[in-house]
Amino acid sequence: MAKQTIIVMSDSHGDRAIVEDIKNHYLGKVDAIFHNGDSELKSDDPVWDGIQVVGGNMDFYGGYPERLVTDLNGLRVVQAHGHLFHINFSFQKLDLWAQEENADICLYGHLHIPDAWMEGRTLFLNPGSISQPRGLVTERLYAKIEVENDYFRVDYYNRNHDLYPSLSKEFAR
Ligand SMILES: [Mn+2]
Repeated sequence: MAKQTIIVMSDSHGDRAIVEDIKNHYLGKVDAIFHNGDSELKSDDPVWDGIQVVGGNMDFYGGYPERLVTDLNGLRVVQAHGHLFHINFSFQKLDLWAQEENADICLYGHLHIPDAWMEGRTLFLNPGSISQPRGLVTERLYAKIEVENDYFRVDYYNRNHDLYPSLSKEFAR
């Protein structure tokens, strides 16, 4: 399989302009763009054309799927905001779902904290919040994943599309 690149953002909380900016920056240049919920935008907003998006606990407009499975030429990407899997308590339920779906990548949000790790054969990734970061990393971030046959490379970027280098990681697969 040729190298694939995906962009992941989450928890924009009403900030439509940054969703549109990230989309315009990458659409047509990457294999897929994901938003992991809590956009607080309407589900029929045209900004979603070209973005795979799920609903979060603050998406009161409704109309979003709770979870999505996207197949990118055999790369299986599963995606959920995370609140319905109770990730504040444990990742056990989200991990079980990712296993059931035979996921290569599991994307989530909700915690507003950037994180990436391997569990079994699956890369789990939270892009952090592009608008309201929590925790030790105070930069507003999104993530890029480059997928090769034998590794995942994860990089985080700020709202100016500048690399946030201390969070870059590679994982063997
Ligand atoms: Mn949120």
